[in-house]
Formats: sequence, structure tokens, C-alpha cells
Amino acid sequence: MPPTSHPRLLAWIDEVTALTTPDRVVWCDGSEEEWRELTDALVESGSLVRLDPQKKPNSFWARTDPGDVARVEERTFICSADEADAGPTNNWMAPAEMKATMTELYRGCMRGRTMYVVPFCMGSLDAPRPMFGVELTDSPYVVASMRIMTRMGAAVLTAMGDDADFVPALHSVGAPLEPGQADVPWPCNETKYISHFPETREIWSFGSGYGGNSLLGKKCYALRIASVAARDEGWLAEHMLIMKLTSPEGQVRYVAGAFPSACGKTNLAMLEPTLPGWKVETIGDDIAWMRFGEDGRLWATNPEFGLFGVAPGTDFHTNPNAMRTLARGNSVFTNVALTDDGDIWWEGMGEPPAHLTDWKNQDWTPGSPTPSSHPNSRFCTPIEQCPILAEEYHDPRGVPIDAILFGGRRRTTVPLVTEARDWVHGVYLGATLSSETTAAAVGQVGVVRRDPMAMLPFIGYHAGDYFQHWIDMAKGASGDAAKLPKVFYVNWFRRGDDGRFLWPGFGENSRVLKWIVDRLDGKGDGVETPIGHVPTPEALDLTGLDLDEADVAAVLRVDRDEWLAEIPQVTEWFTKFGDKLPAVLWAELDALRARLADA
Ligand code: SAT
Ligand code: MN
Repeated sequence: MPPTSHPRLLAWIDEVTALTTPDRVVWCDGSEEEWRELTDALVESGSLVRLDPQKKPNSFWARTDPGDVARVEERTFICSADEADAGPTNNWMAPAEMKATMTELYRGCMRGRTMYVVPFCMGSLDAPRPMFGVELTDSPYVVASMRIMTRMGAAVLTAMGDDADFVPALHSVGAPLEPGQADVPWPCNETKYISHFPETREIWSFGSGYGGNSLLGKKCYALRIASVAARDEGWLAEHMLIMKLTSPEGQVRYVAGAFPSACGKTNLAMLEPTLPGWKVETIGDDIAWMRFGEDGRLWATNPEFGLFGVAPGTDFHTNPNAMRTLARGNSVFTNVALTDDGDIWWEGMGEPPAHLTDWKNQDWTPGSPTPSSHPNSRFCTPIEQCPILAEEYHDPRGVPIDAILFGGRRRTTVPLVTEARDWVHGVYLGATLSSETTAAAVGQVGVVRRDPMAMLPFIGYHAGDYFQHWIDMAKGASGDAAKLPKVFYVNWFRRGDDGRFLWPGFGENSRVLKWIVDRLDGKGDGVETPIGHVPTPEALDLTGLDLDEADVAAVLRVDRDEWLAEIPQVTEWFTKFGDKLPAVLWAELDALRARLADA
């Protein structure tokens, strides 16, 4: 007997069962017992390796197929009824055509496997309108990961009752098993589709078991589908961390920050300030849903329940709070290296041990020519284990945002921090955000691309309409611009001519946060430059930091020629959006050009 009588849910499950023909259907309740059974079975089948409980209790090592390590943007589709609604930044296929194609792929695809029913909720179950979803998947790895990343199980089903709306999210690894056929540790299919149907709010995913392609509550629901709902309903679903920042005087500020995947959102969200007396607490590290409150301020919640962070580079120096979170166990590590004593290791953790088993299950020694861990290897861990989780994380109202940071990885041109002139200029900065590509998506790494609001792979509709939506958000502040968050553009990654990072980053970024808070308070010196307000070297609190004066000047420098060189790139970028590009953004570009000409 199914543990619900929700007619739409039951009808959909019947339909999918008939199509995919799993050997059995299991309803997930989210219990400890279920977790134990799932992970035991995954260990038994060789998909997971249990880590030493003394080192990482209740934690597991997973290795993907070497061809299934990241999001597949080329295989990600926004199947809006009208092609124009997907815009120039998304792949599109007509919904009927995509459904016909994928239906044939799904036919019999769960043969020999179990189909799990995973009811989940993005955000609090106590939210005024809880955001439900149900994922059907034939991957027990996905079930275990969904239990960490979302509020999942029986309580969700109960809260859904018989008639709650939900996002149906269908997932298959696309690897049916014939009778007697042995399974592989990471089943997947060379053909992959990550499809979204924005009008009907459905998600169909096939062929990949990797995080962003398979944990459908995350990017697919909480960003692509939610961004469409947000457009329709006047809110924002964004690729942003959320942090609580308390000054030595006890003043609290809430900051949201959009950075592309693998550009340091998790590190910033858990930052340990080097400036005495400052405190950071974490609310979210990847996704922010922001709605205007009755007070006219923009309030943000984190819809997730776990952290799915990039492993390499994470250690006690760069992100001590992530390390403390992981030490508490209950985590799944994917594509990192395994130590001989049953712990995990990755590049950036200091001196490597003499021997490891690498992410491809090969012997690895410090002399090996390739890294032990995939550059997009990930830890998946409960956010409630984060020792600096802010109590506001649990509040369904969220927190009122004081400042929004946009940032990317740029070796040149973009200074450490710039304050936008006003909201529309802030939207311009977000819309033209650029960053060097990372290993978080399949493709070339290190190429500068425009990544508007760090949402390029996640906007569920036409990006021109998305920019207009951002501009229109100002209306939500009841006409009082002072209530809008102030917008800043940051770049921790600027380098000198010799290739060195000019700024130490990590905990030292608290110095930049302090300047931002000073600016919110109407203090903090800035020079007005053609691109916005940039701190004077004296306005940055550099106490106790051994930095070359020349480096400080270089990291803050606004180089007219470098910025003039951006203009044709931005022009080309804006041209993509045709008449959907808000005219005020063209006006911003014209004004920037004029200011640069006068500079
Ligand atoms: O792989 S995920 O999409 O979940 C993480 C990311 O790329 O931001
Ligand atoms: Mn992300």
C-alpha cells in the first residue's frame, strides 16, 4: 500500500512504473533505518566504500564513471512551449519532441532495478507555501544524496496531503539490467538529457548519476524551475550563498553572493575572519530564494538541507568550518582519493600521504602524473553539522539582505571590490559578470565567459526577460530604493604580471566585507571610477596583513584600457538578447563608455 492517497502523485507513479518497468518500487521515508539499509546495500554492491568510522563516522567514498563527473550543459534543455522563451543562452527542444525522445529512452530503463519514490521539500516545511517535489529515481546513490541535500521522506508526504502541488522530477541512470547481468559500481548512459518543462514545472533527467544532473531538487528545481516561478510571482531564485556577518560592535548584516560554480561560494559562506572581533555565520552556500517582505526589504532563504561543495582546495587553512562539518561524518565523498587507513584525501590538504587510491581506483603516489582527486570532486554533507550555522537558517522567513555580491574568477581587469552606483548599475554588473570556466561543467577550463548573476547554466527562461525581472524587482521595495540591497562586484582572483594571486583571499576576505559594511553604514572611503566606487588603499583595513603596497594598488587598479577592451565584448553579449535586452542596460553600457572616454 502506498503511504499516500495523493491522486496526481499516484497516477504519475503508475505511469512511470509502466514505462520504465522497475523490478520494485520503494517509497522513501527518510528514516535512519532506511539510510542504513541503502548505504549497506551500496557498500555491498561496490558502489560505496565505508570510511573508517573513527575518522569519518557514517561516511562513504564514491567513484563515478570517469565520463560522468560534472554537469553537462550541452545536454541540458529548457523545453518551453515557445522556443523564444528559452532564449539564446539555453538549449531548446519542443516539449512534445523531447518527451517523445525521452519516453523511448525511459522505456524499460529501470528493468532489473528498484525505483525509489523520494518526496522532498525545498526550504522549510513550515514555509507559508512549502515547495514540494517528488523525485523518482533508480539510483540509490541519488536517494542517499537527496536525503542529505533536501528535507526528504515521510514528513514531506504527510505535509503534501492529498492535493499539494509538487514538481515531478524523473531520473534514471539509463542502465537497465538483464536477468543475471552484474551491475557496475556507477551505472550511467552515454546518452544524457537534463530536461526542464517550465510551463508544466516538470524535470526529466536521463543517463547521468552526477550531482547537478541527478539530485533534481538542486539546480533543476531550486534554480531552473524556481527561476520561472519566481519570474511569474515576483521573486528571485538565485545561485547565491547567504551569510550573516556580525561586526565587533555587534551590528548584524546579511550578505548574499553570486559566484559561478567552483569559484568559492562555500568558502566565503563559512569564512573565518582574520579581522579580530568579526563573526561570520552560514545560512547557505549555493542557492538563495529571495522575496520582498512587507517591510519592503528583500528576504532570503536557503532551500537546501546540505552542502555539495568542491573538495579540492578545501582544508583547515582555506575553509576550517567545512573541515569541521565533514569531521562530524554522515557524508558522501565523490571522486576524491581514499587513504590506506580509510579516510579521504584531496589536493590542497597539505602533504600527500605516500600512497592513495585515486578517484579512478588506481594506485596513486605523490609522483603520479595526475591529481588523486577529480577537480570537480565533491563532498555532500548535512548543513546542520556546520558549526557556524546561523540560527536564522531554520527561520522560514529568512533574513533581510543588506548587500549582494557578484563575483567571478578574473586574472585581470576586475578590481578586488567595486560598489555599484545604484540598483540598475548593480543589475548591469550582474548581467555582465564574467568568469573563467571551471571543472564544475564538462568542457574547457579557464576560458572567460559571461555568466550573468552566475546563473548562465541555471536561468530557466530567456535571459533578457531575466534581466528585466531583476530591474523590475526594484518596484518590490515599495518605491524606497534605500531598502534595496546595495550591490558590489568582487574578484578574489586577480593576478600580477608574474601570475601570482595579488590578494590572499579566504579569511582575509573579511577585510573586503568590512569595507562593504562600512559603505552600508555610509562610511568607508571610495574613489569614484568609471566602473563604480573602489576603495582607497587606506579604506581597506589591512592591519596585520603583510602585503606589498604595489600589490594592493594593483588589486584595486581600474585600468582604462582593460575596461575599454571589455566594451566590444559586452556589446556582443548584449546583442545576443535582441529587443529583450532592457534598454536601461544599453544605457548603462553607453554611460560606462562615456565615463571611460572622459577618464
Ligand atoms: O554539480 S552541481 O551543479 O550540483 C554544483 C555546481 O556546479 O554548482
Ligand atoms: Mn552551484
